[in-house]
Amino acid sequence: MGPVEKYLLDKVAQLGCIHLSLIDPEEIAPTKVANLSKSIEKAGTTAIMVGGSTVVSISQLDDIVKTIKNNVNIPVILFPSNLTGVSKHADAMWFLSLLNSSNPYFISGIQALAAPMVKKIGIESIPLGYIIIGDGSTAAYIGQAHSIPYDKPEVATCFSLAAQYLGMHFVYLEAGSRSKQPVYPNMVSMVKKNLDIPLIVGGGIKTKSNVKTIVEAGADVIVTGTIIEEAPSANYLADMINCIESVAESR
Ligand code: 1GP
Repeated sequence: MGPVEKYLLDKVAQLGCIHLSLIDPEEIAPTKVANLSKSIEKAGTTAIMVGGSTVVSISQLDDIVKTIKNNVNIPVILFPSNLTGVSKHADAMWFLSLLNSSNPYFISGIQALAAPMVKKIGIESIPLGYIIIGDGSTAAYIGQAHSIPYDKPEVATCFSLAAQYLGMHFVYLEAGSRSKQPVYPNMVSMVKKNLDIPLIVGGGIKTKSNVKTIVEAGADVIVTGTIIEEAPSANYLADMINCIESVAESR
């Protein structure tokens, strides 16, 4: 296990549930990255993920990762959706397979093409089973997901267990960025009850009320992207992270 994975697991053990921030290099103005990174670190996020469904420029990705690294002490973890999502400047990357894609390219094709580059740059890779819930998100469309309906927790549980038995270290239930609704709590709780590896939940999480129900249901990691850039107030993210930690403590 590499140092970033160990850091994440130690934080989950310490706090019960952690928050990760997602910065999409295609959505953020490069001039805003430095200040945003500092403010989300100050708010208490555990690490910063960088990625999006439509990363087109590797040099822009490199610049954004370098800017984040120059401004924070927490790890930067790549969250690639394609070959364009790899940068040697990050601390680690989620080596993810979109398990419920209908196209093998997203299950093992990209991974095979990316593997020699991952070896060459020597970046820590953390194996992740990535599972898309619900239709309509960019992630579902681009990844050609055979999406699991929100009200089918038993299907999400089958895929999550498959990830575990395939040797992946984390499972990510993804409703998609800006989705109208996050993954339902009953899906989170059924998956969590059956799984022995940490469970990440993201997509459409915008309020403390969203966070409360998902953490109560057993999530180990909460990812938010949109809200960190569009927070209605300065303390919004810090309040949300405090909520994650206090709900996790009372579980
Ligand atoms: C997308 O789950 C993440 O991969 C973040 O989604 O932008 O809706 O927070 P949001």
